[in-house]
Amino acid sequence: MPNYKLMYWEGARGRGEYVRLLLTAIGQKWEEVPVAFQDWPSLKSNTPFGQLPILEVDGQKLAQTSAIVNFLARRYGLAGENEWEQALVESVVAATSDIFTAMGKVVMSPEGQKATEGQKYQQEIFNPALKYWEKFISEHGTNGYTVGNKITAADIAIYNVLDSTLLLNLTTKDFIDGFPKVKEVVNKVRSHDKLSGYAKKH
Ligand SMILES: N[C@@H](CCC(=O)N[C@@H](CS)C(=O)NCC(=O)O)C(=O)O
Repeated sequence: MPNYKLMYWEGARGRGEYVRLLLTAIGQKWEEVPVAFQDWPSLKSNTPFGQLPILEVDGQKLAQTSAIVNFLARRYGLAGENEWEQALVESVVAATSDIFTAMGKVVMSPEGQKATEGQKYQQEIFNPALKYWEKFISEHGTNGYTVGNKITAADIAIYNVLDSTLLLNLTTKDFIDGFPKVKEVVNKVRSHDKLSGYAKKH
């Protein structure tokens, strides 16, 4: 069995949560390597690109969320059924990863600017993203999935953005009611046999 270690910020979900959700969905165990902010300066130069998350696979470090997610998805059959589906899944993973950059700006903004930054995130990034996803899912997915007719990393990626946005109080639970296709995807992830317990616990 491969040995997986996830290096990410202590107590944080964010981009690290993609990796946790995927490893949970495929039933693989992993070890958490939490990084405290104060320890980061001494660790940073020893990482591939000076950023987290990092997944250590049998002692080798892999950085960049999209690369980690796509690697695990390909390895365990969550990447799409053919080359084209694979590319579509990867496009969703990349698009959602960009959203985390925008979310990060809200989180890192000074206390006095958080509300304004939060509104900007909602209006310019998150709300438009839901419209794009709704259309994307209608075009590329069936039976409640984002791409093709079975669960892929794309479903998990969409779920992770929604979940993190909710957690930061940057949207409301019923907001996705206006996006029935997106809601179906979220329900698929929540009811997935391996993910349902995890989703409830967290
Ligand atoms: N493109 C990268 C972005 C990762 C990223 O921005 N990580 C942030 C935290 S979520 C980070 O490591 N910041 C610390 C730093 O840049 O020193 C990815 O998708 O993994």
